[in-house]
Amino acid sequence: MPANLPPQYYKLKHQLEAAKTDEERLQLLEEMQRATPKHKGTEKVRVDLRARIAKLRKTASKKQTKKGHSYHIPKQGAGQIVLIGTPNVGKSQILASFTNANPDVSPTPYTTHEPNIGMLKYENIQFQLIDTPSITPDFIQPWVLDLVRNADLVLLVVSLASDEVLDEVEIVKSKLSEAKIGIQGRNNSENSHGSAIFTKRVWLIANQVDNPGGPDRLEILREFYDDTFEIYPLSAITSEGLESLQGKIYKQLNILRVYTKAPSKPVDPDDPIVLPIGGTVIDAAISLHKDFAENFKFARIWGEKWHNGQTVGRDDVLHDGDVLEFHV
Ligand SMILES: Nc1nc2c(ncn2[C@@H]2O[C@H](COP(=O)(O)OP(=O)(O)OP(=O)(O)O)[C@@H](O)[C@H]2O)c(=O)[nH]1
Ligand SMILES: [Mg+2]
Repeated sequence: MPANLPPQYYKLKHQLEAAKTDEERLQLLEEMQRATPKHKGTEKVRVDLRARIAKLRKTASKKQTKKGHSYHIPKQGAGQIVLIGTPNVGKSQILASFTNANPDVSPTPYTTHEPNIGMLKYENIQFQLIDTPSITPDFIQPWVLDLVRNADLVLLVVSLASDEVLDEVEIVKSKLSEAKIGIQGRNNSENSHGSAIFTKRVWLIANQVDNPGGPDRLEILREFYDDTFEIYPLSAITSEGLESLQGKIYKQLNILRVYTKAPSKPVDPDDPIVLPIGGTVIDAAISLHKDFAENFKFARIWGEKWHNGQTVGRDDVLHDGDVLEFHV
């Protein structure tokens, strides 16, 4: 079966040949992995990518233990989302208010020195949120850049309590650009950095919308950046804007939820399997248990796009909300 790889894959492959450090190679391979569609024709490519990534991660983690700093945070939940921004905008407060994590929050800037990780609930799934140390015009922790490169989505947090709100955007933009990370905003309009190795999906989070000056500053922010960024107002104190943001995140991550049941048993609606859009029956089996995948015979399926209880095979593509019953 032909692999039919997308142009993005070949672009990355080309960059990989020119890459000079293992760090760059690892990031490019991970991007290639994301760019590779999952079907039978790409199986060899995917196995090869996985092996090369595993090898590089091993050497990277050996180096890391020497340096004493780890930059790779294993992904958990339905997607990894990194919060970045200048001091005091409310990154840690967002984590403290909306997740199970308990980071230090304070009106003094530069409170955060290490990444804080928390899980943000959305309906029956969770997103992984990572809070990072603040970025200044002169400094960004190199490992924060690594987290950005590896994230599924980046939230650039700014504060509507501050008159410097436009500078808060510019400072982060220029730090990313120095690191050759292109920003994928609205209409890809920030995607024109000639030297960028990566482009990363970045949203503007206009936090502290509960501030009395919030609505006016939001208007100014929109005037300047509406063409470039998706802008989401939020308050980490009153939770205004949270629900809408969670829904947008779910859509952005290009994922779907399917459910499994045992024969003649009911479905557990609280325990979905999360897969990338395009995920197949066998992908669901793999994420359930390797035995299900190895001994798979067929599955029955229920869902809007199927006849009730219809038989499906390993390569059938799933839809959001489908219910599967594996037969092994
Ligand atoms: N009213 C209001 N206050 C907020 C909001 N978000 C954060 N704050 C306050 O703003 C201050 C700074 O918040 P932090 O979360 O510590 O800021 P940070 O971005 O993590 O900044 P660093 O100290 O550099 O790590 C704290 O006093 C928070 O309680 C918000 O949405 N509304
Ligand atoms: Mg903080």
